[in-house]
Amino acid sequence: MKITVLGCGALGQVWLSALHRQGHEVQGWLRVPQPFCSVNVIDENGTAYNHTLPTNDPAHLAQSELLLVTLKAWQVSGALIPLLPQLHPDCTLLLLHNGMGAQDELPANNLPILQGVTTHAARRDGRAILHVAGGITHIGPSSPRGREMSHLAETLHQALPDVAWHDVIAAANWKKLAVNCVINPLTALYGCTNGELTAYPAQIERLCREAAEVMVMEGFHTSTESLLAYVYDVIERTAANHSSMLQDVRAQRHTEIDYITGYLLRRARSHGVQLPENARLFEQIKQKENEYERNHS
Ligand code: KPL
Repeated sequence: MKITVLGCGALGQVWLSALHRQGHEVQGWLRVPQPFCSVNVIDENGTAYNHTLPTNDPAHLAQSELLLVTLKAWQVSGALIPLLPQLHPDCTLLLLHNGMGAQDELPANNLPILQGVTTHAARRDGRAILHVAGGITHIGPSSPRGREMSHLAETLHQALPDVAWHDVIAAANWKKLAVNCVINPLTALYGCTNGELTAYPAQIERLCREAAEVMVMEGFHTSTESLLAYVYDVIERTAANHSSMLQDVRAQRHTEIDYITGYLLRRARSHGVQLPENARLFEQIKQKENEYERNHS
């Protein structure tokens, strides 16, 4: 299959490497074009894979059957909108990012679009990408033509297992959103690992209660208790992790808060509901972000 991967960060490189090893014709797409990208991934068993892959070839993009987008949520529309006119009308978009709402920023189109959430964990270590934990990538349709693309789950599963197809992906997206609304801003605020969040049970309970309230209004079957159990399960499984938001704040990068807690607050507002605990946390992260962004400008 001809594939372009937009966003060659840690997760993008894990996918590029896995798809290339599976025999797919892959290229990376970089914001600052370079003639090639060097992909250096070390898997969970310590095996290193080095490939030099082509990048930013417009002909390859125009023939791609799949455009896998592994950018941060806030980068998606800015990077994707200029590429849309260059895509084949049947090219499937697969959006893999934390948070929700990036797709709403795209112009109306008739492309097959899939959304996904993943529990794979990868991070940069010098010039290498460490694929620190395998996981499951849940994908499903997010546009009418996306429903016809369930066969892609098998193709992707062959390259980087596990991949699970969901006819309704929104439920998985919302569960992941709730996890990110708790773990990401709290770890960024307290400067701690995911595991150290067990020191804040009352705040976690209030955040889950508010998220559950909105999810029920959005039509999902959930409860504070089931969200809490899921959040604590992720905290335990990723105890040693530094969340992506903590890493962004430490590196003084723009965070995904607008697409995580910000999205939850927007949905709550549309139902006429206030979420004081999430709103406070949102403001605290925005304040941190504004401070360093102001200093940079
Ligand atoms: O998705 C994550 C992130 O860091 O962005 C979690 C699940 C919280 C793992 O660290």
